[in-house]
Amino acid sequence: MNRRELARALSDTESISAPERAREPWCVLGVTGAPGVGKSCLVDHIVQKWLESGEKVAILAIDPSSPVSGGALLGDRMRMSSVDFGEDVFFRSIATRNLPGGLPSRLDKMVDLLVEQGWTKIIIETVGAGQSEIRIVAVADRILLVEGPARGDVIQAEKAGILELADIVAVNKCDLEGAERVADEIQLSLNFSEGDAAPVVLCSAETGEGVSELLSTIEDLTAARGPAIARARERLLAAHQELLLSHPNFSDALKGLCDGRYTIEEAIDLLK
Ligand SMILES: Nc1nc2c(ncn2[C@@H]2O[C@H](COP(=O)(O)OP(=O)(O)OP(=O)(O)O)[C@@H](O)[C@H]2O)c(=O)[nH]1
Ligand SMILES: [Mg+2]
Repeated sequence: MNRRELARALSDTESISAPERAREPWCVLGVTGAPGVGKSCLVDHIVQKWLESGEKVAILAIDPSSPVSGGALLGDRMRMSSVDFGEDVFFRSIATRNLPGGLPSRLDKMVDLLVEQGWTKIIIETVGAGQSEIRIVAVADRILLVEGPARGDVIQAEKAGILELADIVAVNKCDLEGAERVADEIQLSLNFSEGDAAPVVLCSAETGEGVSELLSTIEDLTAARGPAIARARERLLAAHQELLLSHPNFSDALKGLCDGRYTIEEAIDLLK
C-alpha cells in the first residue's frame, strides 16, 4: 500500500479489516496535555530518536490546530526537521470536529492498519486533559502526559483521571520559571496513588535539557504503569458510546426527549 492508498484507507475506517494487533511489545504512545505545553515539540524529539534507531514512525495528530495556543502544526515542523527520514515518517491529522463520537474505536482500527502496513511505532497526539482525551489516549499502549509550569493544567488532568493513567509525566518548559515546583507537586500527588508512581521528568523541548532522559525513560517503559482496569474502563465506555450513537433508534430517542414524547427512562428503553 503506498502513502496515498494508506491515507485513503485510514479515512475509511469502516472498511479496515486488519488483524487486531498484539499489545506487546508496545508500539503506540499516546501524548496528551493542555494546549501549548509543548507536546508537538517533544513528539518531534521522540520521532527523531526512533527514526535513528530504525523505526518507522506514524503520527496521528488529533485536531492539532488548537486555536488557543497557536502552536505550530506538527506536520509543518516534521517536514522541516525530519526531511532526511521522509520515507520512514507518516503524518496524519484527524479533525475531531466532524466525528460523531466514536473516535477511540476508529483509532484502534487505524492503529491496526498501520501496524499491518509495517509501521513500528505510532504516536497519537491529542490536546487537552478532559474526558474525551482520556478516551483517546486509552487506545495507546503507553501514555505520556505533558505538563508545563502553569499549575492550572495539572489540576485539570488530575480531575479527569489522566494523571492516574499516565505511564510517564514530562514537565516541559523547565527553562521557564515554575516548572520545578509543578514537578514536585505532581510527584507528591502521584506518591499518594496506588502502585508504582509514574516517573516525572523535567525537560525543555526548546533548550534540549532533560530530553534525552525523557527519551530513555520512555524507552525503558516495559510495563504499563497506569492501572489496566482504568484503561480498560475507558475503552469499554468508548465502545459502548459508539454503539449507542449508531443505534437505529438514537435520533428518535433524542427527538422524543426534546418534544416530551418520551421520558429519559423510555428513551433508554428504546436503545436497548
Ligand atoms: N520556553 C519554552 N517554550 C517551548 C518549549 N517547548 C515548546 N515551547 C513553545 O511552546 C509553543 C507550543 O509548542 P507546541 O509543541 O506546538 O505545543 P503543543 O502542546 O503541541 O500545542 P497544541 O498542539 O496547539 O496544543 C511553541 O511556541 C514552542 O516553541 C520549552 O521547552 N520551553
Ligand atoms: Mg501540538
